[in-house]
Amino acid sequence: MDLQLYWLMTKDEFIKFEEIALERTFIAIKPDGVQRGLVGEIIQRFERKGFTLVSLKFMKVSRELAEKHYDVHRDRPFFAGLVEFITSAPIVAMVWEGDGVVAASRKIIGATNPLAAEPGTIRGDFAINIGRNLIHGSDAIETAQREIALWFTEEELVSWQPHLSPWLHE
Ligand code: DAT
Ligand code: MG
Repeated sequence: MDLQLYWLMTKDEFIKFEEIALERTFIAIKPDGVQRGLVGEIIQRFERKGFTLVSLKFMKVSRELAEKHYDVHRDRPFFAGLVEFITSAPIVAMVWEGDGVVAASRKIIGATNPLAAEPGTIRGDFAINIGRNLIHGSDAIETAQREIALWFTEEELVSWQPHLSPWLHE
């Protein structure tokens, strides 16, 4: 958190801020999401839920970054195609913050295979193919920490306190 904000907060506010700002996740809108004009729709779902945007960038992904990001899938038959796809056109990389944001984001996103994803989820509403499933979300807190560090520098992560907080938390 930046120093200016720190000094402006009362002790109780700071404790509350720390309590609710613990968890972060890495979300990426893949090339298909960008090409299909779904950037606004997807971001809106995280905003409306009540999560806090911590960072966002629009970028072409290098092969090196794509391979590091999907390193756990290196030996899977779809790895080459996945890296090819993710590097083929721009993506939107984001960090979102909030209580339980990692698991909740996976629910907002839906199952990996869009045909199995529930209606109401992003993949359930907008996709039909596993190789064009629109969006990535970290699958666990440790994964999120690794992915955030891979995609963003410390300076790019913006700590701030939304004025909405008291209306979202008891
Ligand atoms: P998720 O993106 O839901 O975390 P994952 O980590 O298992 O899913 O796989 C990463 C991505 O790889 C996934 O979003 C789409 C692609 N993928 C996974 N399984 C696949 C398969 N059987 N065929 C083609 N692409 C696949
Ligand atoms: Mg995954």
